[in-house]
Amino acid sequence: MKAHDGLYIDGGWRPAGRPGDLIEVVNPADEQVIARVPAAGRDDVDAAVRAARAALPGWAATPPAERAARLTALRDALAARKDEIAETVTAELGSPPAFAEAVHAGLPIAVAGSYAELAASRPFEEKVGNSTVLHEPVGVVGAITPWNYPLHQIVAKVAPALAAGCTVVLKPAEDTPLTAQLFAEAVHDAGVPAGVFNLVTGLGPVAGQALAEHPDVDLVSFTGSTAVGRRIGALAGGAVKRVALELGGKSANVILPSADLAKAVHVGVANVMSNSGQTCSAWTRMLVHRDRYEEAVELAAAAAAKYGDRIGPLVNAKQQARVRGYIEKGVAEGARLVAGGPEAPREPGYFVSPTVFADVTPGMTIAQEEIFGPVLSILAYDDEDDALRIANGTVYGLAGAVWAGDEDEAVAFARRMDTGQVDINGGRFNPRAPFGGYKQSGVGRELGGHGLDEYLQTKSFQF
Ligand code: TXE
Repeated sequence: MKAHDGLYIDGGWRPAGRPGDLIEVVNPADEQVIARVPAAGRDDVDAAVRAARAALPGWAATPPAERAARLTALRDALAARKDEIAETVTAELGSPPAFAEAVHAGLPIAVAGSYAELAASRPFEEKVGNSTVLHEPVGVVGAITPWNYPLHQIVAKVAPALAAGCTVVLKPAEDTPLTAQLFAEAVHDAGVPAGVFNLVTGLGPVAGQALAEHPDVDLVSFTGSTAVGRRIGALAGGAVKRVALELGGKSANVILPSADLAKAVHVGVANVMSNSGQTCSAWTRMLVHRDRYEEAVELAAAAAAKYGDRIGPLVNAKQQARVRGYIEKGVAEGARLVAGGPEAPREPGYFVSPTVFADVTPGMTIAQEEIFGPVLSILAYDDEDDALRIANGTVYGLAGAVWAGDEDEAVAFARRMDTGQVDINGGRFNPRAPFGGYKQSGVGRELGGHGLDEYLQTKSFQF
């Protein structure tokens, strides 16, 4: 697979300080090494931050219309690489080709386009009574992204940061650096000035840590595990700098008695299995009224069993072992396995079978912790208050779904949910709607105008 042997710093590909330090990129579908990329050290991160700092005054002073033009060019440069992006995500994440093309490549192109429009339309200066309020860029952004939606996670941070007038150093996940390199190529082709965007591939505890604690980074935007998010939040708090954290989820899919049960179960299973369950907003807990519980379990088990070979692998051996461990724990704690199980369905590759548990109670580990694999837990509730207690009864609050016979009934329930996003009767993804968590799912919002505002700070003049 094509790979750059350098880091993209100050507008060009530069050798890393220790060129012998490499990360092996593995195709999780067959466990073959497909490429090697540099593992940046502290000095490399420092060079990237210096480039971003030097480029900041010029980019911050660039008229929003020109920043919008660069973002339009970035969207076009990504669109021109759509096939290559999809093939790369398939190779390094194991994503089935159709999903890679529609979601992994298609979605970030749409998000980049939305920020081209927002850069042009958002007022960066406004009158409030006798004051003028300026919305200025926060400064140098350190972006640390995960592997589950490799390009989307990058674009959801870098596009609003550039729209705001910030400069960026990106440290992508070590599992998916090739997609990040393609993104850097697109930024370059889009004519974004040198130093405005910089890419350091590297290991989390080395390059990620160096970026998170760098004194010259003004805002750290992180998506990943709760454990690392906590650490980054603590570092940012200690240094009194801005931070955005997008962490885990344990979203509830609440099927009210008036809903079309078959449709709700069908869409619910597809939601959990998509991307092999590696989606922070996945509806991993299905809540069904006790009267129709067995019917729902049968439908879900049948839907999961139909997947067969159509599901991709998990990203790496560690994640596969972790997910299998959760399935074993579910069995040990007394949940009823109705589809799938802990055995790997095939080898080589880090595959896990689409798995469904019935008789899950709210306190079980599989009903509380983020599994990040194709595993659905189905819980029974007695009435709406019981359903709400279960839905809100985890430390997370990222997303969720409500199904009912009419939208008003679903919305009334959704208003009571402690979560950042709710899909009503299936919903349709909106790349401009704010995305982010209540409670321990994170701090801040991505996408749309709210995502842009994360990268702005205000100044006011009084007249
Ligand atoms: O995450 P890590 P992992 C959750 C999901 C998954 C679990 C573990 O539950 O099973 O996290 O995944 C960088 N300083 N999510 O181990 O380690 C790392 O290099 C600075 C949910 O892959 O948090 C990568 O770029 N950075 C999630 C990024 O953090 C560090 C998506 C995420 O990796 C670092 C992914 C450090 N000390 C996992 N250590 C979501 N919310 O969508 C690691 N990193």
